[in-house]
Amino acid sequence: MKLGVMLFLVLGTCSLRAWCVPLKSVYVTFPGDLIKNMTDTQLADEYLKRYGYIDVLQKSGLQATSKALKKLQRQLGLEETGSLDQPTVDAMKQPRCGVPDIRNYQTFEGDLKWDHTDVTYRIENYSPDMEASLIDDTIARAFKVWSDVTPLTFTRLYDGTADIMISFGKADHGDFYPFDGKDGLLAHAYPPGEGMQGDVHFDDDEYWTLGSGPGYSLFLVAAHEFGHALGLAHSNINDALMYPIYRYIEDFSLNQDDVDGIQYIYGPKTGPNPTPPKPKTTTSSPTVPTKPTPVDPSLDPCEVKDFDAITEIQKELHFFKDGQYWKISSSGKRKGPFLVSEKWPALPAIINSAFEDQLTKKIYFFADKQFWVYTGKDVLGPRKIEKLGLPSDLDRVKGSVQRRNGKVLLFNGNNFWRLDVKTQLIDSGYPHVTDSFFYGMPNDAHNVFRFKRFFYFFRGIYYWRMNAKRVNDQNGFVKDMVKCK
Ligand code: NFH
Ligand code: CA
Ligand code: CA
Ligand code: ZN
Ligand code: ZN
Repeated sequence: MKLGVMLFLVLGTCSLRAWCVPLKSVYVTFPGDLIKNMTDTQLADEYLKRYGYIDVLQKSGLQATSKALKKLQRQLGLEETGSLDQPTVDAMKQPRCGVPDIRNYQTFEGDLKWDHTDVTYRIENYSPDMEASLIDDTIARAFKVWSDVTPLTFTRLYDGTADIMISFGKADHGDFYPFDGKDGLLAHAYPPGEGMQGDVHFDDDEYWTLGSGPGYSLFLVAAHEFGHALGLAHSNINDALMYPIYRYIEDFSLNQDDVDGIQYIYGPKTGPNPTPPKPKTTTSSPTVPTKPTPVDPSLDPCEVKDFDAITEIQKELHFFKDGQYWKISSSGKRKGPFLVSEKWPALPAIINSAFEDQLTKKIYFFADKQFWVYTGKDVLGPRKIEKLGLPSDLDRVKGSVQRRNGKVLLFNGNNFWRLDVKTQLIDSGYPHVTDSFFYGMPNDAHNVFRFKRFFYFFRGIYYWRMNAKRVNDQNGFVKDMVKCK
């Protein structure tokens, strides 16, 4: 039977069905010195088999090899000569990962998938590189990547055995696939099934982080591994999450190929409201204070005397006023107005301040004595700003400026506080007096934000700009920032 043969093949090429582990680790360790001991022909043969270009069960004659080589060359974007030329040999010596390129999710259909949609996971230990709560959050976000496009749900267990057991380990870490120290292999995952199947291991000789580097993004690697743990193989599409080589992407979203793959296995998101998923309000607040304001195209941003809030979100400067907002793209084009209620339905029409946390990409909004935290379409809030450790008589947060290391400065008039985004608490020793630190800046700014390494203080129709050395290097009109020539 077809399925039986395929299963045999899978087992044959990947004993224990682990992903991304050398097929025959005795012969080849990628990237490794052992490669140097092989002849190019040996290497080619091994490589073609290993990455699925040659069926290992068949006797691969010369013709088959040539055909396979052409396939590989096309895959790698090389000239399709069908012979083992130097560029091909060089390409094969590049570090790669153990899951075949050509075989894709369809190969494992009906076999390696979870037979229930309520998949559980458990985080068994933590890496010292990131705070535990940040790791929890990152893992949850990486699962959300997949639950957003499938009927799957992911529930965290705190003890016992979960479907997907997640752990960090170095070198020999309890399976037959030791990690290789810093760099090289970053993590591996077993496809769905009993016991060790479905489990995900991260190499803790890597430096785990969320930014662009140094280190590797735990979010991106986890999302990739979870793809395997759900039954997806590698994709040969460069921009796909399931591409076998790590690449840092700033604004991540699934490639259509990833979506096609996972939906081939589990189908699309179901329920009364398929896509986009409904925003969840995760606190007990009974009211969502949204007055749907119709977009008033006659509202000219160039005439606005005082914006409610100004902040950078996904590299675009956003100007908020009365339930609407405009965006200035990096090329300097103005777009809008858009409705706040459409993009962030939980928010009131008038907000006082907002910032995007650079690490988690969560967006914090402040309005009067409350705040909301958006992660994509999910919202947490409203919560009282008091909960952050701000004084209970503080009427609002007028400005917010992201600093490094997960710290954010929150402004109100002559005072500012430093918020630790990870602990969600104000650091001790605050408030400080604004112009003692931001010398020469207005003390009663209505908007304070950071954009392209500069601090901006807005008051009325003017702005003050301060550079990274805290020198006031430019002043101007707000309308220039809104691109009103
Ligand atoms: C990986 N994998 O470690 C890499 N690739 O890019 N190092 C893969 C994970 C990335 C697990 O499921 C392993 O597929 C390595 C090598 C894509 C998140 C290409 C060197 C093997 C920086
Ligand atoms: Ca398991
Ligand atoms: Ca490694
Ligand atoms: Zn392992
Ligand atoms: Zn992989």
